[in-house]
Amino acid sequence: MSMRSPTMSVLPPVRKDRIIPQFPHCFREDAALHIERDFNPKVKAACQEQRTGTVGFKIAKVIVVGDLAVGKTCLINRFCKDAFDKNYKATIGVDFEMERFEVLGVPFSLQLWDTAGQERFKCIASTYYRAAQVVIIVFDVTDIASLEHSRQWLEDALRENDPTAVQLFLVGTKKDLSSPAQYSQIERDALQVAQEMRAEYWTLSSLTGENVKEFFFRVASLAFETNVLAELEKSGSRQIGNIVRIQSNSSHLSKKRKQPACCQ
Ligand SMILES: Nc1nc2c(ncn2[C@@H]2O[C@H](COP(=O)(O)OP(=O)(O)O)[C@@H](O)[C@H]2O)c(=O)[nH]1
Ligand SMILES: [Mg+2]
Repeated sequence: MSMRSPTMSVLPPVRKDRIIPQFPHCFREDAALHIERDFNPKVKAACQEQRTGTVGFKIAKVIVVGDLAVGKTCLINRFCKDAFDKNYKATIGVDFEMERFEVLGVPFSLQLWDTAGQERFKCIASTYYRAAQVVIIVFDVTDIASLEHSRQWLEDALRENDPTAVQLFLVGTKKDLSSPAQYSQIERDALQVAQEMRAEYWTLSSLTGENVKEFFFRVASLAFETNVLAELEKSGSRQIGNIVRIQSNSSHLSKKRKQPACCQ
């Protein structure tokens, strides 16, 4: 029996520039969530065989935090609207953008949360942080204080989340404003912070667009990979999706079902 997701028929196709056919590489290997050059082979196989379970219908919540004026809103707008410094929203409270991707042929969405400036008063509602899969901590590469504050932002974000389940990124913005000498100085500190936090480090410019798309492709791919692996683990040897494999020894199959992936 072959059934397609009902959502696929009502949603327009994913934009061409949101299709991720290959694994996006990290920015720096010394501060990366992992340094593999390709998707996890289990993930690739699962996508090829359409065994990704519910991942194709899932939305990963991504929150963006950091000091006021470091460039969080500009970063989101550069990626989502391909525009710089246009005032897209004058809303009060929290807001998010939905970005639909297609990773290895599977639909996958990011919900990118932006604040409406509450960081000025350090009074971000806990609902903003809650259930985030990805935390992006933003600092301004021309402002060392904003880097120093990144630890506090991390602490706040992790208070509402399972620290072991969150994927962390530390992102230096406004690269266009710093000279190579200035930049290399702050990068040294930023790499150290990233390593301590176990965050993946990136630097970019929302003004020029440098590294913005690469960065979000990386976020989407790592979030996707993690979700597929979790789905595969959850299902164990039970087949997910529509493909059922015939196993010669069914008692063996039922015994295997409860074992975590590490025992197989
Ligand atoms: N030169 C430059 N300016 C930027 C960049 N990103 C943001 N800005 C400026 O920094 C200011 C604050 O940006 P905004 O996105 O509102 O910061 P937020 O408070 O963190 O959301 C604005 O005046 C932007 O024009 C960038 O990449 N390069
Ligand atoms: Mg903002």
